[in-house]
Amino acid sequence: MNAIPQAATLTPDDQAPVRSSRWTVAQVEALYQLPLMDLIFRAQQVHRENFDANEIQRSTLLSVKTGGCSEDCGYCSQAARYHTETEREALLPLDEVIAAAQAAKDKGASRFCMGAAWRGPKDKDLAKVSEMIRAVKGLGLQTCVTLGMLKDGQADELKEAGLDYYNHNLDTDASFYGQVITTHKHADRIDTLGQVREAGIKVCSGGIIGMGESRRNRAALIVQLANLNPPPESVPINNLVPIPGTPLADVAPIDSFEFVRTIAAARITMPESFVRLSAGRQAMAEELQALCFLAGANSIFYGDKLLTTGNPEADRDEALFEKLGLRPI
Ligand code: SAM
Ligand code: DTB
Ligand code: SF4
Repeated sequence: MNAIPQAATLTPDDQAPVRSSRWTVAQVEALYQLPLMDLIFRAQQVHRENFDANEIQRSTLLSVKTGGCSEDCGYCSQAARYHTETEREALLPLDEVIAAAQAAKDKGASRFCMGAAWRGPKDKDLAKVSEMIRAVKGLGLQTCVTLGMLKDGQADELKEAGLDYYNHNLDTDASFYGQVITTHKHADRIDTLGQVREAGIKVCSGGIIGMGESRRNRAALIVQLANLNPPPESVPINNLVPIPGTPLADVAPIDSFEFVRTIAAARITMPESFVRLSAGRQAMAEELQALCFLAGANSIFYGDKLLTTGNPEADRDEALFEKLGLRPI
């Protein structure tokens, strides 16, 4: 079995100790190759060293600006260039956002995440999103937005508005990225994550599994996330939701155990991060979801819609949590 790096290093800036184990693709591939029972056991051990294994965090999503996006992400229903069922809509009015956030809070969500189908926000849009953040924060919810790539100064404006998390996924391995997206680069995503960190906002970054990538690509994505210094506080692992009309509409679904292995690899390499079992849950049996929780997932998207596609209804999730003895935090 490969040795797992455990070194705690000092950051050059403030000399504060930061856990920054450097992982290699070979090490993460070796994790993937473990017998499933050994891999899950190891992930569960890491999980229990860092979290209460019966607690789960819940974030509710709202698409505040849907469709019409300039980018060509091959999985996305919101790219203007693909003929999907998603129609272009204007930015939602503030009162609608507040009502949705209040409803999410009443249902028990702890974080409210607002998504916009932009390459990146224009300054006038950012001012409106900042108002939304202030209002949602005022309801006592943690705030998260996902708005695409940020320009200089925009992350500071979001921080000023009270933003807790910025979601910006690496999505896939740098070497596979160009097969899925050509209108921006993996390096652009890393750059935005740097701006978010620098502004003092927590990072939410993960990826999509099941886009036709190899196991090596999956291991490399996990390494690219885990080696961010520090790693993202929140790591969404999405299973591709195939969208008719997009280039990835007909990709063969990934084997469920390979998805579970990916969750376990994320848990082991990012021990202190919340790993979110994200898109794709609607197509998963309860038993598979439970296996993902056992492999170290401790967060979900909660509420009957993701951005444009469905998610299990809140009441069904409540019932599942009850059966599994999971406590929401
Ligand atoms: N436009 C912004 C961006 O790209 O960062 C924010 C919204 S974008 C829809 C947020 C994330 O949703 C993507 O990075 C991707 O990981 C995920 N996503 C989008 N469509 C998906 C799909 N069909 N299946 C799984 N995940 C998806
Ligand atoms: C993330 O990693 N997954 C969420 C959130 N961050 C923004 C989005 C999933 C979108 C699934 C497809 C859709 O509903 O359009
Ligand atoms: Fe646009 Fe984001 Fe969809 Fe890419 S993932 S097409 S950037 S909304």
